[in-house]
Amino acid sequence: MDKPAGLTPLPTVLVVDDEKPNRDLLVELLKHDCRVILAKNGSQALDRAHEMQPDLILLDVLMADMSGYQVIQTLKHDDATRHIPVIFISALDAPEDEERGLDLGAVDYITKPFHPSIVRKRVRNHLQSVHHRHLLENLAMIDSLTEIANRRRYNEALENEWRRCARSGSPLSLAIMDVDHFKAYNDRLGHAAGDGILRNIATTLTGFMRRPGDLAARYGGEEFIFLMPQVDAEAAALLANEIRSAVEALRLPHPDSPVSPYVTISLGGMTTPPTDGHVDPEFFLNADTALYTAKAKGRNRVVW
Ligand code: GH3
Ligand code: MG
Ligand code: MG
Ligand code: MG
Repeated sequence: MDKPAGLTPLPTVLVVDDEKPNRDLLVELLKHDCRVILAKNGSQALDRAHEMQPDLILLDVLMADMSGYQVIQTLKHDDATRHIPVIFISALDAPEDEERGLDLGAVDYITKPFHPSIVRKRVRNHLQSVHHRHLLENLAMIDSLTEIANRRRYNEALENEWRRCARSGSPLSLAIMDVDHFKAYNDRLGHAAGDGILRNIATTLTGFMRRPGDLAARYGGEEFIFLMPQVDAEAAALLANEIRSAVEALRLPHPDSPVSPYVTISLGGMTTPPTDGHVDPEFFLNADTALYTAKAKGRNRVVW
């Protein structure tokens, strides 16, 4: 069921235990604080963790098919699951068992029989840390002035989309854009007004993110990028021109621009069929060269 907009979704906790009474007890204990999903053995735990990406895993140690220690080792060796915090819940209560669990990367170790309210509070505390980590990770990817993706986020998306397009044999397109005569704008109307222009452009760009994988980002200063996976050169150049025209249509007065009475942008673009797993630096450089050509040809235009 979809959650109502505006509410933070409940965190998901994967409970792994081979004994049903233990699973039932933990579900009862946690169901008000989180969405609980279950696994009754090690291999099911690995599948669920992969597929559901829970926020936290409560992991039994003694299980028939595979020990909890083996499960955590596999989780920590997989890029898709290594970030998920694990709490052991085990009847093994010797200090060396606990030490082993923590050495293998668990964030906590609870011994059975456990005290229900303590388990509940420990889980709550760990979920708080997960929540804070997610907030920080998101903040690190957002440009503070325009509140759209920043260069770090763009770099990460480029790596991912490059690999995805290489696998599916699809084209990848990139537009780089730069505000025309922006120094003159700042000189005439002030830096604060200039900042407002950058925010307006960012909002306009965001409106063009219509397909999965599309990404608008502030690359730095007065430069933005728009990444378009699975879009060929012809379609990408058309979209770039729509962006150009949408910015001009904002009619943001630029009294000192020789190009237009309004703020305009120039765009350079590149389309490539990514082949192997590594981003080719030429991809960005070619788009940047096209941008330079757009500037040289008179600005307020797209060169692909
Ligand atoms: P061109 O058409 O060739 O791009 O000319 P330009 O004046 O835009 O180019 P130039 O590189 O000379 O100037 C870029 C200006 O962008 C200079 C700088 O003050 C301004 N700028 C960069 N980052 C920001 C910012 O965060 N806020 C504001 N207000 N201005 C910025
Ligand atoms: Mg067990
Ligand atoms: Mg510039
Ligand atoms: Mg400029």
